[in-house]
Amino acid sequence: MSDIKSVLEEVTARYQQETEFVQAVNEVLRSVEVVARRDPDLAKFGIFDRIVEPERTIIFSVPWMDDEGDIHVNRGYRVQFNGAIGPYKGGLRFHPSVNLGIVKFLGFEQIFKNSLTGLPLGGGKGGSDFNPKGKSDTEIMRFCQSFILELSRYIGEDTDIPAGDIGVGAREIGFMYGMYRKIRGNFKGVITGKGISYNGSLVRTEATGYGLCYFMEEAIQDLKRKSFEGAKVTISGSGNVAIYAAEKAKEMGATVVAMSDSNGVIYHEKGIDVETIKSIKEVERERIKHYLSIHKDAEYVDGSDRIWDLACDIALPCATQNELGVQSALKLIGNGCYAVGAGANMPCTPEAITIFHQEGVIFGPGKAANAGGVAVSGLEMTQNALHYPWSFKRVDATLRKIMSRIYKSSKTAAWEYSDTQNLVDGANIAGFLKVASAMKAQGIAH
Ligand code: NDP
Ligand code: 2IT
Repeated sequence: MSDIKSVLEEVTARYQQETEFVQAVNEVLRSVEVVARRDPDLAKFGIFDRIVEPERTIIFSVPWMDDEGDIHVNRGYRVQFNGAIGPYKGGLRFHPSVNLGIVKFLGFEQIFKNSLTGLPLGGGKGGSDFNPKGKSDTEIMRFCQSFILELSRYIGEDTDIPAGDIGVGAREIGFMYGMYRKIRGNFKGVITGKGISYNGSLVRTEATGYGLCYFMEEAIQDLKRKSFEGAKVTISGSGNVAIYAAEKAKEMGATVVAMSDSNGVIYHEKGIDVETIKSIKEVERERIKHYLSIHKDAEYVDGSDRIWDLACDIALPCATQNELGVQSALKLIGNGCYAVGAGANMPCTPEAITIFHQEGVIFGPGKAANAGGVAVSGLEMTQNALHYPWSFKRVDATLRKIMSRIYKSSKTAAWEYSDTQNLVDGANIAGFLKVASAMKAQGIAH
């Protein structure tokens, strides 16, 4: 039964190694301080103490054999963070940087993001410190099978429903789903992001990137009377989120001049050819530098953060957490950027976000702007439960409606609670209110 200040002190002291988690908790709890002042019951019911503690954390070993017959052991995680409004839902990340603090930060963000979608989805996240780069398909398959063999004990279509994230795309989901189906002996929609031939949803592949553009277009039109039409856009990353953000931005009339990967940045003044990026990243699994061998008039620079040195109207960070700091924010603003939309989870440092707000740059926070992915995952669950697939048009229209609702509820909450257009506070508050109300109604359960 503590107030926000003491919960923040406790989290900061107790989890000081988990820097990303502490950063995410700080942002959300500071935003909802105003809610706590208006409703003293929240502290009385221990909502703040309880919401920062995962309901369940599962850590397990993932042994697998490489093509040479050597054995490796990675660590697997699933954090079932908060199930007050629905079964745990969130992606799996396979990247060497994955540790408990990163999975907890992602799971914590997911609570509020999922709440914002308006769908009955609790928050969770998982992954492994496995590095998929340079591995053969058979190695990836053996790893995925070992991972899901253990995780299958803890998930289920009404319990916990994983999906993709960094390093987990269509190939990995397929391998995990196949083994899960074999273990369980039934055909349930326990993982989302499945292929269309085996009960996946149309638009799920595109959903996060498309949703990001729908959200930002509405924010830009509403707050600046501008649009993607005719805008110059830079997008960091070249994975699932970045590719489909680029595709939609282009469709909306923008020119996407730069994209990146963890090694460097490509700049193509006349506009990046998204089909080339798809083939390099989704089929060849090559580095983005390879783009130059196809488009001789493009340029390449080493260093992923160099993308923020480039002039643009709209910047969409779609790679990873804390990829955009103060220096990059200042560069962007100096070059005329007026809107930043987070396709990645927590891509901007708190200091960079403060600068955006001070300078009147529209900032769409990840838990609102990138919620399209999990929203369509929720629609995949609906279609699986109905045993009836929807058309591309229907899913896309529903996604668009959900993104619009998220924008409006974030803007309204910012206005009602802090008299500002601060979408970070707005999204945190709007997401928090539903979860807190469910926790209050359910008594001291978790
Ligand atoms: P992918 O694995 O498809 O792509 C990730 C991209 O980001 C790659 O270009 C990768 O470059 C780059 N990247 C990853 N880690 C780093 C790093 N440490 N430094 C620099 N670049 C990096 O992942 P997604 O597109 O799915 O995810 C991107 C972001 O979007 C993540 O923050 C994820 O949590 C978030 N997100 C994803 C959703 C989804 O539905 N997939 C939904 C909502 C948010 P390289 O190939 O060189 O590693
Ligand atoms: O961060 C995210 O929202 C995701 N990686 C997607 C989660 C999901 O369950 O679709």
